[in-house]
This record gives sequence, structure tokens and C-alpha cells, in this order.
Amino acid sequence: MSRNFRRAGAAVLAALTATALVACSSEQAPQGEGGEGESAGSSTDTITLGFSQVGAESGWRAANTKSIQDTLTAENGFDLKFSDAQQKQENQIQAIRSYIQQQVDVIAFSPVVETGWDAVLEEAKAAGIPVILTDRAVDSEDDTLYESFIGSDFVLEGQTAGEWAVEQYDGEGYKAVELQGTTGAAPMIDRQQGFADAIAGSDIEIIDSQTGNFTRTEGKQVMEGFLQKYDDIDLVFAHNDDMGLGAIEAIEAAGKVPGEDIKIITVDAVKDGMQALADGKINFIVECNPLLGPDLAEIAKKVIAGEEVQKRIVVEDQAFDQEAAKEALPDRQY
Ligand code: GZL
Repeated sequence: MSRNFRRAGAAVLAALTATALVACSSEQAPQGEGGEGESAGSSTDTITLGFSQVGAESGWRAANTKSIQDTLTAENGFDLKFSDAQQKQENQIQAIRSYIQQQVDVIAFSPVVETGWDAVLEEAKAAGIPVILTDRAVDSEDDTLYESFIGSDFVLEGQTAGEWAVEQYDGEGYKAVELQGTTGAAPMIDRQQGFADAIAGSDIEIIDSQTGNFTRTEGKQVMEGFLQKYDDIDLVFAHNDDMGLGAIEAIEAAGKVPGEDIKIITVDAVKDGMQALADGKINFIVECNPLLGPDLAEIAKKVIAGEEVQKRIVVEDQAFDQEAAKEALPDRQY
């Protein structure tokens, strides 16, 4: 499906519509030892929520953490227990087990990778503690292991990036390199797929791909390697702004002009990325909204109250070219 990207005189290019796929779960919170509909450790007024965060790897993650910590406050009815897994799945599993031991009312987390969660999620279910996924998905066959998944459509993000690239560069024989996110992470798998689907049939060719683990440092290192290996790179598709910013450093150190000699497309639209876009060093950014705190708070309260919740909540994203970034920058929250 191709989109006609308007010259962005207006603030943003085609907004990506949010579709809240309503597949209301009719389940109550899993039965805990406490009896009908109660979750272990529930109390009358404050919801104790254990959150396992991926890490602090990027500007997006910092904004996401801030949104969660700013929203799940005591005055908002929460006792938030927060842990940073430093991008290690074993640390997340350990944190979730600790929350089960503490008999929190709800567990929420952003799974660093898609696979390997069934065992610990079964333990939470057996303990009667409902689980909410934010940001990234798990690939479990059993969707009763979590109440709801709140996050962006990463395939659409990759598609939007690829469609813009085709719109702008098809017919010029562009050679592209891809800075991939963390291997096995839902945004890495889906953005890669979406971008590849969108450029199929064009003459844009991905000549190499490598993970930069969503970090600026590793993005720079991988780009340095690509620049030593190839002298004809026209385009970089980076799965997040931070790796794109690292690529800019490598491109400039190699005496080339980012955004001109080598075009750059990224995902996230955090402030540093939007500034580079406005400065002409990046050419297009697809947003991935990190402000998931309010949705998490709302869903957690509904789950504890035994109300129906949407199984999948797709967060609305936008997309920006250089002109749109200049317009949007003053009002950006992250
Ligand atoms: C996407 C999120 C990704 C961001 C990166 O929802 O999981 O992880 O795109 C972050 O910046 O590291």
C-alpha cells in the first residue's frame, strides 16, 4: 500500500492512525489463592505494581521510563516498584519472580526480546497476579498469560519508513545499510519486516544489516565498520534515533555529509533525533510514542477492578520530514 507523502508544509506527514483493536478479554484477573476475582496482595485503595523496564539504552527508553514513573504515583493510587534490567532477559525474569514473591497486585513489563517468557508468566498466573505488556510484545501462543499489550505498530513504522524511501529515492539505484535494534526484540523484527516489504519492487537494495542494540555507541561502531567495508552507501535505515545519531558521528568522521552524501531514516522522534532532522543530518523520522504511562495506569486500574480491557492497544504514531521537524520541535514533550 503506497502513501502519497505530502510536502510537509503542515506539521507532520501522514499520521499513522491508531486502531485500538478491541478484542475485549472477558476474563477476570486470574483467580489467586485469595478467592474469587481477587489478586494476591490486593488492597482497597493503592495498587502495588511491579514494573520491569528493558534498560536505559536510548532516549526513547528514558522518555518511556519518565512517563511511567510520572504517572504511577502515590497520588494517582499506585505504589510503583521499578527495576532496570540493563537489556538482559534474565534480569527481567528475576524481577518478575521477585514481584510474585512480594505478591504485588499487578506486574507490567516491556519484554527485551519476544521469546522465553511462558514459564515466568505461568508462575504469575498461578499466583493470581495479572500481567500487562507495554511497548514490546511476547510471542507466546497463550494470550491468557497477559491481560493487555499497549504499544506501537512496529511493522507499520518500518513500512512507513520504507514507503518514504521509495517515494524519495526509487530509480536511483540506492545502496542501503540497516542498523538493527536488539536481536530478537519485537521492534527489531517488525521494523525490519515492514521496511523490507515496503522497498520490495523498488531498486533500493539493502547491502548489509547489523545490530547496534538500539544504542548510540554501538550504532556508531557498526556504521564505522560499514564505511570501511563499502564506499558506495547511499542510505542508512536505523531502527532508532540513537543508532542514527551514532551513524552521523561515523559519517562525519569519514569526511562525508550526513543527510546529503548519505541519507538517513530513523524511528522514534526523540528530541535529539528531531534536532538532527531539523538540522538536515537526518532525512525522515517515524515516531514511536514512548508516553505509555497513562494507558498503563488506566488498564491496571481496570484489571484490578475486574473490568474488561482491550487485549491490544495500538499507540498512535506520526512521521516527520525536515520541514515538519522544524515546526514540531518547539512543542515536543520528549
Ligand atoms: C520501541 C522501543 C525501542 C525504541 C528504542 O517501542 O522498544 O526500544 O525504538 C528503544 O529507542 O531502545
